Amino acid sequence: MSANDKINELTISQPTKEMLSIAKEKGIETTWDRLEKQEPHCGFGQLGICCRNCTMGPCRIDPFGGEPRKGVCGATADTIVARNFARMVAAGTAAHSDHGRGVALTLLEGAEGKAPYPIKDKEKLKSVATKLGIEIEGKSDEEIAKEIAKKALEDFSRQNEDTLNFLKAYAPKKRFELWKSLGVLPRNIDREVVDIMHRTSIGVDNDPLSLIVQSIKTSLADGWGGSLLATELQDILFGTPQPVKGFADLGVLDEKKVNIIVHGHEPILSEKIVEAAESEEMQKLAKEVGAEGINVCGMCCTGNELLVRHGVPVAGNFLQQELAIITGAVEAMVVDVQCIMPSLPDIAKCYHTKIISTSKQAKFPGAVHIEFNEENADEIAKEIVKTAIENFKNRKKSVHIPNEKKECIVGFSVEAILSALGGSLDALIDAIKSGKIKGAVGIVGCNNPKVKHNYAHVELTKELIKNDILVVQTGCAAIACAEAGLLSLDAIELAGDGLKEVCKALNVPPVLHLGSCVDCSRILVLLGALAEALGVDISDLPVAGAAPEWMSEKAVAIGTYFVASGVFTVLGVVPPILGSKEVVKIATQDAEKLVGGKFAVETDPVKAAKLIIKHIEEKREKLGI
Ligand code: CUV
Ligand code: SF4
Repeated sequence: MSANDKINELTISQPTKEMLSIAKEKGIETTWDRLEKQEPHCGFGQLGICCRNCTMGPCRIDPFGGEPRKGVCGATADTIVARNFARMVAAGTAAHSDHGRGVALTLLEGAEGKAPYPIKDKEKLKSVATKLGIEIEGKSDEEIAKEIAKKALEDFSRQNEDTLNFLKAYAPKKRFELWKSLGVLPRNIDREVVDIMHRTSIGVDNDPLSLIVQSIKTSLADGWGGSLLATELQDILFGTPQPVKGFADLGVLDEKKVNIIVHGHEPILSEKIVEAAESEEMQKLAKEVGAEGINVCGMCCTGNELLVRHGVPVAGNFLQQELAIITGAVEAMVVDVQCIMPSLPDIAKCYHTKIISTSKQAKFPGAVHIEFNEENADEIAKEIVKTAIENFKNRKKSVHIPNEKKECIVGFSVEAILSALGGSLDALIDAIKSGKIKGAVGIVGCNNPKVKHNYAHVELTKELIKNDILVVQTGCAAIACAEAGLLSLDAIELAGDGLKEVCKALNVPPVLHLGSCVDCSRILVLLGALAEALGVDISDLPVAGAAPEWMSEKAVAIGTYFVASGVFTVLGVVPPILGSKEVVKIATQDAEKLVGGKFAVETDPVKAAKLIIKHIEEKREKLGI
């Protein structure tokens, strides 16, 4: 295979191909090269049957039923796989929810006047307060915000057997009762994560079902707790997304301007960077160094946060982060937490690009560390932007920015969807009942170099909209489809006749971008509202979830809370559970009897679409529509 043929196999994105061939030419190692060096991957790890939870091991189980059948402590493959799965859910929940905690603390500090975070969306403030049962009459916005923040923080600290304030306020009744009867209502977010770490340590919980039940409980603490409160409180602080035009792909970088990429997950920092870059002082400084201005672009989920709220251009998704640096046009890549490749400082060494780490929790050898804190947010953001501007003069001549970017319409919060529908879900429900829209599918999650970049996201999405299924998206999936032009009004033409008619009438794309990974909670809220409006449970709805190119532990937490919320969820990358027949059976069959949702694994996006369409048709039939 020639080098170009090989690159064509790695991605469907033209700008990505372009940058990959430059990387090749210059001998710069990327994630794809490193994947190759890792292959073949260890079979024990892939099947989930290796355990490192104590020093009597590490232990491995023979996948073919021979010896060893047990770890030194006596743990079986079923125990080991279930324990490993639970730990992935715990890690994913921890990541989303720790982010949520940060937002709650920022809301509190802002309301107390200790940090420069005023309340942007007063309407949302009031609606969240009302949902949580907080009296708003006669109280100032700051008082209300404080009470909301405290309710959120209580969800991290409650020591009794009661459940989360946010889950109680947002989950549909039928689901709530089901979870209650199953004993999976989370007590507090931190506690469920700790519970998993405890019970998966040597010699505690050895029953795969019990371990999966705790995984479900923990994932609910993520979806209806940590992630949901992150979304809601971020909307209060930074505004609830409304439809807005944006651009996506590496072509959003601008050769004539100071390019700053904000990468990671938390808008608490990136919102301030955008503000600082827009200030007269910084604009002036940029002109002084000979740039035409400052171009702040996003990447991954912090990119999604800025894109859906302000239309800030997004330079790419997970697998494009290294390539952005290779354009030679990035003065600074500012990172906070999550999904930031440790390789970035190494690649940046070949260019003038400064990797600026900002979080106490995430330091990168080789990066410049400018630590962020909420109290001094404005000053620190300015310092970061200034550092980028000053670096403009160090840019080398050999800049190569691919000239492709795609227009997209994004920002479909639940509030925005409702207002596009004229204030209630009726129009959507009518369209579903009449069959113009057959159902809805949430496509979410990462990129993974084991999957052709963006291919599975885009193919699955195209298949579904062609079959009159509305698609809602978050995360890197949404960026993939933005780059493929599927988040534009032009994409309406790719939809089946029924969906086409509805999208045209509402003037919305057939694929709706809801936001970042924590905004998967918006999908839950939407599903809950649909179920209540129809008087059924979420598990009765003609809907499904998919993570076609997932890689992160966070995606395992998301997939699990989708399933636990009653949603059929298709994974495009095989999770490390095949070493246990028992766990596979629970995840792909028994879960349905318990919670109404289950997992399926299908690596081919066209076949995945078929599975989903069949599922949706079955659900429609059961509903009698
Ligand atoms: Ni949080 S978790 S690669 S950036 S979606 Fe993107 Fe989204 Fe996965 Fe990470
Ligand atoms: Fe081996 Fe058991 Fe220790 Fe795991 S917990 S490493 S299976 S002895």
